[in-house]
Amino acid sequence: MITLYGIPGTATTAPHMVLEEIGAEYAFVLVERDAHDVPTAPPGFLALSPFGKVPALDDDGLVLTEAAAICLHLAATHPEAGLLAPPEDRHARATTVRHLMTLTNTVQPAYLRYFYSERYTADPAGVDGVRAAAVAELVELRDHFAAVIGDGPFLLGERCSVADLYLAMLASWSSDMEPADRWWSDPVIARHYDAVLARPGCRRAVEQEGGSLSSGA
Ligand SMILES: N[C@@H](CCC(=O)N[C@@H](CS)C(=O)NCC(=O)O)C(=O)O
Repeated sequence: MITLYGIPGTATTAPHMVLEEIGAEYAFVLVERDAHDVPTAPPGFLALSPFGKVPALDDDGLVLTEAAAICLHLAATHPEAGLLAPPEDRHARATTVRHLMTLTNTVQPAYLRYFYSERYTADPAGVDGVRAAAVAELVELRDHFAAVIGDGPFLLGERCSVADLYLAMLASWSSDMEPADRWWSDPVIARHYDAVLARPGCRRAVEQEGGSLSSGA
């Protein structure tokens, strides 16, 4: 039995897309939090996710946090879904992992500085500066990923991988930034999102979360 604990529109979305793509039977348990972001439900959630972050996965007693780790675990244990190339396809597999790592350890932290700017400075007057620097970094990273995709439509060309699902999730997080800073303002990234959302499993997951089904491009 697989259970995904999460909150729609957060780092939960990529694992949710992977679960739908691999055709797993799973339960989605909504995590509730108070005004200070402390989880209040389900009971015992902090035992699964010690820092109280979403998502968390329970795969038959194997408990995982970290959205990218959950995505890799699900993709690796369901090779038939084709979201992670087999080990013998060294280039595709290693490049998928490389992009996924950049997304989770460089792009995602920049988003955290954007969304939670006040956590990154002890000086209340510095909050706007933290946010502005995060946006500048996110724009550079958007340009990097647009260059990697090129004609695409995916990071590895014709082949869609778990890193594409992760990229689509992160691209959707910029929708309340200034129009020129949004990831979908780049036509390559917009086309990439629409290509990911054209996959029925990804679409179902985003639909269930009430997210955007199209970049609007
Ligand atoms: N590195 C973690 C980050 C998870 C994370 O920061 N999740 C956010 C939602 S996107 C969260 O739970 N935030 C609540 C908080 O930081 O208080 C992952 O990728 O799973």
